[in-house]
Amino acid sequence: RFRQNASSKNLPPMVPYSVPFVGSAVQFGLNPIEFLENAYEKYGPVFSMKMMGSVFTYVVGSDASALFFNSKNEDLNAEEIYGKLVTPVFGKGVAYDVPNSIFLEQKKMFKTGLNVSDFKRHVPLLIAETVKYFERWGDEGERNLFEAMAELIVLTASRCLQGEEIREVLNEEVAQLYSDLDGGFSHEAWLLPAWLPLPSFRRRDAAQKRIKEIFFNAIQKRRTSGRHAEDILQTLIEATYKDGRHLTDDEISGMLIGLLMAGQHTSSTTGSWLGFFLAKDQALQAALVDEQKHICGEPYREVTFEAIRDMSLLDRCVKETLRLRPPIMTMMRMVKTEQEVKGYVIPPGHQICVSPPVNQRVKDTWESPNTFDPDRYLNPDTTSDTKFSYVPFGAGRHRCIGEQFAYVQIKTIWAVLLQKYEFDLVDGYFPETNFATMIHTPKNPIIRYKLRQN
Ligand code: HEM
Ligand code: LAN
Repeated sequence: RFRQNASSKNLPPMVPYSVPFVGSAVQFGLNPIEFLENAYEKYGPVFSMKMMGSVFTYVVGSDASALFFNSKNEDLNAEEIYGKLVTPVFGKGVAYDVPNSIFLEQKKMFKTGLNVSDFKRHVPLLIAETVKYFERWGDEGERNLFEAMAELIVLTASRCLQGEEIREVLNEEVAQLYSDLDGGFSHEAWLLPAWLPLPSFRRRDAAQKRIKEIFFNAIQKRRTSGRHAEDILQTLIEATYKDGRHLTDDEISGMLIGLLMAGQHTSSTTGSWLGFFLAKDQALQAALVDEQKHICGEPYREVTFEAIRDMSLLDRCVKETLRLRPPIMTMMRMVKTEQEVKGYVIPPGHQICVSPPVNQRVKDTWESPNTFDPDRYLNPDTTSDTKFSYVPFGAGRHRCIGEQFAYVQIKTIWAVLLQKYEFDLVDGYFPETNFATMIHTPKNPIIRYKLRQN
């Protein structure tokens, strides 16, 4: 007779599953984007799924996603979910190991070290590293583009974001340490208990210890040299929290690891996918070469920050790559207080998620969503209905601070490459997506290239 209060509060529809505990994990793992798109078709913009004992509730499309991006960290909490994965990689005292108000101060410190005058300094460094790296490719051939981007971007990100002292000691040992460290961003680390003695966990922990020693030395070197460089290392050494406290060497080292990890996977996958989109479309490649000639002259003058900024077609190609292949396929928060969206209630304990690749292909917002079309941004839709339809860098209080650096880095590398080589797919093969890694990488990413003749 008496209606329970709960009956007026509907939980989101649950995607059915047959294996208890595991839930939809296997199906999701095979192709998460397709899985989410199908669920969206079937259940609409809010739905839940079960995986490994947890409930994940996705909010899809700009309207429903607004709940996620406008939320306070006390209501939808990031560190509770990301901390387990990220803190063993960066170490304590930074990012998701500290209260969000402190992390916000740390983000602000980075921001002061990443402005236009820094980018002007970065461009020649990026060019030098890129030119040098690709000497080994010779005049023509077929090579693994993703491997090259990953190796190059460790060097460029280190040089630009970590400073000279650290770039100088970046030898094979350190590259191996980075690789062990980022082996920490894995599905095992995500899903399994942290105390398990897995080899990848041990390698990660050992690498963190050793890297920090190397960074302590570099920081010490900078402190005692009296050298006053204008770079992020200097910014971090001089920075203070609101209460006047300086960062400890341990915090600086953790942030330097964080900067590298942030710039590494995201930019190397984006740079590689961009290469394949260009290799696939010769007309687009030709238009990009025209843009290079138009901006840099014939023969090419040295590429400056201003020139990079003016390469608007290249800019839109990066933007379109980030729409179709955003490196971060899911952002997550732990629901701490009951939330309401689109008539549903999301209770505490659910993990609420937004998926950039899904929002960025929603049919009612995006025309021909699966076509790579950089010109779609020429007449931008500026209505608030689509505010969260394009979110490769997130939005709100957790938004990325590295967007501009990432654009400068990827555009500079590709300006150099477009000036040097002509690219083609190998026998028409456009890489499939490897969904097994947390940041989706291209499968068998071999590209064909030869010196550009004109
Ligand atoms: C946050 C993407 C490059 C530093 C984020 C988030 C996304 C993202 C989606 C939001 C995560 C969330 O809300 O859960 C990307 C992409 C990049 C990129 C696609 C390149 C193509 C960088 C670079 C840096 C950086 C180069 C540093 C120089 C950060 C930081 C945050 C962040 C500090 C804040 C996390 C938080 O507040 O919780 N990034 N990122 N990112 N990113 Fe990036
Ligand atoms: C990452 C890398 C992993 C990534 C996935 C798990 C793939 C994603 O599904 C959720 C978001 C997450 C955890 C993510 C969030 C932001 C991170 C941690 C990063 C992009 C790597 C580096 C970045 C971090 C905030 C950079 C700043 C570091 C400091 C120490 C201040």
